[in-house]
Amino acid sequence: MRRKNEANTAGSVTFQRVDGGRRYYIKQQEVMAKNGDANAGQSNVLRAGEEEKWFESNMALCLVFFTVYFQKYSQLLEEKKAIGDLTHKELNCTKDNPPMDVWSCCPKDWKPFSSHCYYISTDAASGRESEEKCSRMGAHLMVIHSQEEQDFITKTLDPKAAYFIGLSDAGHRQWRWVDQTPYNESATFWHPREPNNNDEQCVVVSHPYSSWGWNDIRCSDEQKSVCQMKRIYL
Ligand SMILES: [Ca+2]
Repeated sequence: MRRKNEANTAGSVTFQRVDGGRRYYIKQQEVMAKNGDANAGQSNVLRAGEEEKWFESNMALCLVFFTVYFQKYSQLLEEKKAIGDLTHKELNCTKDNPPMDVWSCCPKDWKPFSSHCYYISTDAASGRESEEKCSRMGAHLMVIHSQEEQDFITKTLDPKAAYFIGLSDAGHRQWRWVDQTPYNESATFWHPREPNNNDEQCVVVSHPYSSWGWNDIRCSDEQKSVCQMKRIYL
């Protein structure tokens, strides 16, 4: 039977039922139907409870869905950013070991040497900004552990300029490489009488005399820089 906006009173609770019983405002089990229709009243109570449970379970499902969706979306954004860092550049690849079906790549405009790629930044910036620029490209300022590494890169640099490298003073002349590799005193290439100033906590490679070497300078000085990243293997 279709009953529209019929108000019933049972005990102290008034409820309303709307056409086909789709709208219920009943929450108390003790509510009874009018005119001896006890089962109808109980039925409405149960259906109201069921709707409430249905609503709660669906809300829980929605919450789980949106939580999972948000996590996946965040993960996708991270992956897209990581891939974007690579795919926004053209890669130059070689097969170093033909039996191994692996391509060894460096981004376009980066120079390959050993297991790394190097990028010469000709824009002058402070030491911190230079490191941040490298970091945005998935790299860090150049780390030099051998004469071969230094010779490889310096032969392409402008001898009239200076270039930040990834060496800095953490305080009290404690030199640290940006990639956390150990600072080996026996593999350093300081110019004569350098490092010479406790206030100079960043390092450039420069060619003021007859050869390339390192000089500590103030980190706020603006110089060119060299970035380094590991080769990409595909
Ligand atoms: Ca100096």
